[in-house]
Amino acid sequence: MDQAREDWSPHSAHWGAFSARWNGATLDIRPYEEDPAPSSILQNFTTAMRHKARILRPMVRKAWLDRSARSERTFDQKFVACPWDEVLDLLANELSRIRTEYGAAAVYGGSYGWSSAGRFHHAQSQVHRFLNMAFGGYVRSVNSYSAGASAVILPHVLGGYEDVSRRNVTWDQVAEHTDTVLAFGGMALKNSDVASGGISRHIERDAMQKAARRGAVFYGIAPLRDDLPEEAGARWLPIRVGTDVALMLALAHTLLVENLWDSAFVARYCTGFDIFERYLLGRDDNTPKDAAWAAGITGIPAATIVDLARRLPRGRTLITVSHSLQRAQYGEQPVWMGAVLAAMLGQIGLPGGGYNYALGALGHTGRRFNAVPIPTLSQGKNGTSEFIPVARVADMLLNPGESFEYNGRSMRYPDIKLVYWAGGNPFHHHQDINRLRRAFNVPQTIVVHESAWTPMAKFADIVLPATMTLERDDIGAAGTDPRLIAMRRAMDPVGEARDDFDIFAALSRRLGVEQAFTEGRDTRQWLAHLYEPTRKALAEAGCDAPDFEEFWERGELALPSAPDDGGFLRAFRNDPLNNKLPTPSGKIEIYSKAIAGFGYDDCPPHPAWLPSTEPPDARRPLMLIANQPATRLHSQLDFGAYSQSKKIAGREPVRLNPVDAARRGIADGDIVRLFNDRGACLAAAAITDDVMPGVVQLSTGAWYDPEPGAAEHPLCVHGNPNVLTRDIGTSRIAQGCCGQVTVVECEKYTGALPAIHAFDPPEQD
Ligand SMILES: Nc1nc2c(c(=O)[nH]1)N[C@H]1C(S)=C(S)[C@@H](COP(=O)(O)OP(=O)(O)OC[C@H]3O[C@@H](n4cnc5c(=O)[nH]c(N)nc54)[C@H](O)[C@@H]3O)O[C@H]1N2
Ligand SMILES: Nc1nc2c(c(=O)[nH]1)N[C@H]1C(S)=C(S)[C@@H](COP(=O)(O)OP(=O)(O)OC[C@H]3O[C@@H](n4cnc5c(=O)[nH]c(N)nc54)[C@H](O)[C@@H]3O)O[C@H]1N2
Ligand SMILES: [Mo]
Repeated sequence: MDQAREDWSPHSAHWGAFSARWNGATLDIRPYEEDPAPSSILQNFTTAMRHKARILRPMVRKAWLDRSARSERTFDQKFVACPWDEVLDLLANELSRIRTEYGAAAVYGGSYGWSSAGRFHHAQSQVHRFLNMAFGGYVRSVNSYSAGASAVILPHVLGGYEDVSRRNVTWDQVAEHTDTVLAFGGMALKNSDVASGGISRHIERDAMQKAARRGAVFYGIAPLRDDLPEEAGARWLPIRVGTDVALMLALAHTLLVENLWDSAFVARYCTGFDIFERYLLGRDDNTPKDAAWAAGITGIPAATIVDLARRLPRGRTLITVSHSLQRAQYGEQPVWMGAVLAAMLGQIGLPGGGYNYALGALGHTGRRFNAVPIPTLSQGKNGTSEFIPVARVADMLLNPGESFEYNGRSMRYPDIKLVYWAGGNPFHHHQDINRLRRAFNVPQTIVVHESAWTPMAKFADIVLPATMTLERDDIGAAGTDPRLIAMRRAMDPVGEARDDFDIFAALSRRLGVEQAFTEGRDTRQWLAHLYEPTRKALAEAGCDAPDFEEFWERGELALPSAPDDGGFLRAFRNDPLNNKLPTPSGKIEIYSKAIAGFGYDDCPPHPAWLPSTEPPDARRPLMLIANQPATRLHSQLDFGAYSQSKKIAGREPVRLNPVDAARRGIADGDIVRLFNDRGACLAAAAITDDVMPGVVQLSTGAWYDPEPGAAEHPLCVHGNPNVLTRDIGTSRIAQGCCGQVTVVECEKYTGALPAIHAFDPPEQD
């Protein structure tokens, strides 16, 4: 065991800035003192550093080593420990072989995942840089699991994605100006706990409270009551999952027929309303999209819809659409329709009004950007042009050479022989895990750097132990956070773990490209180098700009913020001729000629109601919400103290309504089996009125833990909802993931309870 330490080390995680001190057995954590609402997720660190789930030394799958007897990868095969020098030689040879035999387009290096907060040891950047410098490139991925559909549709409609989400309405504006917030999918505080790169102040709770005290009304349009915080004094409007577009259309219909819409705004700033209007009024399909029509689809009474519509033009109204709505089949539609509804209200670009996609989904939104750049590691140039939309990874591995559509292009899947992953966990983030297992059995070799025995590590052939953030020095920073944090190492690395950078440097040496990869710098020199552009910009702006050593000594540095100017939507509103939107028409596209040209029936040229092709039915009557967990970031530190404290008998809680529980004879705390045609998992019932009837909620992030044995659809005994979710693209335009919702049935589990092995290392030979 490491010696206890006396000093507190400043540090940072995606879920907050803090200080840490190793007490000899656990880590003491002190949240950042300027943070008004620190996240409890910090407590996951306390017991995590020396947990049995940590990977202690390089390990190689035995069946992969005996390649003559190559068998299917499974989760119960043995691993062989391998000294660093040997494993690095082995891997360098394997990389050279693949490059010689197949070329760089046979390597999938998309390596999606959140990694850790430090900007230098950011595993995804490190692996991309390595593959570019040492390998001539790799097949990459575009977009994200977060915003797969919106990142593609919003540029067609408003001419941008990040600007609509992050450089738009701020929490200060909401606190001061907004009268009504229509939050589709809510704005839960647990979600804004987190911001990639770190967050020094959690401001959302206080901003919502301030607005509510001023009289602002927040409508939480969501299947869960707690999708909006108590502090917002929210009115909960439970809606049938996946039907938001119908509600939005009915609100738009009421505004139109009662002449409550801003026709002057639409005429001046938008294009294509006339075609959309025909659809809204049902001119061609004899179906007016009115409140009575929507009531039948959404479960919200027609009178409630009409009343809500009448309220919207009174005062300052803000429409938000969460990421969750678009992580579903046809997820493009609610994102587009939210913008159209806001356009009809004519408040886009006004302080605290209009449309802010995904406000509150993360701690990056509703803030001012920094006026100076933050440190970023250059990833070099990719010599391969091939890519996939990120959530099509299993399709790619299973169907090499097959064609697919993406955003108006016909493309082909490459033929992947080697997969290299660092900083992500596909067995957490990808849908239909049983299908993913088949897909990950296609490549010849899978390489993973991990700090813990995640299911992805257990499914790899070569597993290299990476340090955890607190075991190394780094710089924490986000473009929307006003603090740069010196992330000082708080303890020694566990076992033989090495930094991702050191692993790639050693591999680069073997591949003869060490200088290109390291540029002759060690970690300390890199940190100073990456800090320099920030220091220079601070000095030029006349701000406090200490040299690196002094910054490191102080532990943090204040960064100036850019003005709260409403971003490009405000500029467009103020002068639409000189500040055109970067869309083909220069205006808000209610109808898109470009999309019409694609000819996709799964993404028509104006927003439309497209019901899911897998609705609930008698066999699978419940809608499962697989949302983000409150107790951790995704799957990270699921073995940590806070995440574990909220499990029930070690299993992930599934929340369900008393009506649905009673109908199935399920009592609070019972272990239940959730299942559909794709798979099944166990979870522990938590019965509550906060979930609407017909819905069950199982957060993501419990580590996949298949029952041993060779079954094709093994039971996950721990509660990972991705054994149930559907692995299809949102539509041909964006090919985003559909992980948020799926149909299931739920029953009391009466079999003998299988033990949980999620956090056990694999067997060693
Ligand atoms: N069903 C369903 N599925 C979903 C979602 C959903 O709502 N429903 N949400 C989706 C979304 S929005 C996202 S963003 C994804 C998230 O998916 P991921 O980003 O893949 O999830 P994480 O658990 O954050 O994975 C990060 C991994 O990096 C490892 N790691 C951390 N630091 C380091 C390091 O320094 N070096 C190395 N080598 N490894 C490190 C961690 O141990 C962890 O295993 O999940 C998606 N999946
Ligand atoms: N604590 C914590 N916070 C996180 C993360 C985490 O892992 N942990 N992950 C972060 C990341 S990477 C991302 S991308 C964001 C994601 O942000 P979101 O995708 O917005 O977050 P979720 O929690 O998945 O979903 C929010 C809510 O949407 C509701 N919802 C689901 N389907 C529907 C629907 O059809 N209609 C309506 N009206 N509501 C629906 C659900 O009740 C759900 O609780 O969260 C971020 N914040
Ligand atoms: Mo995400």
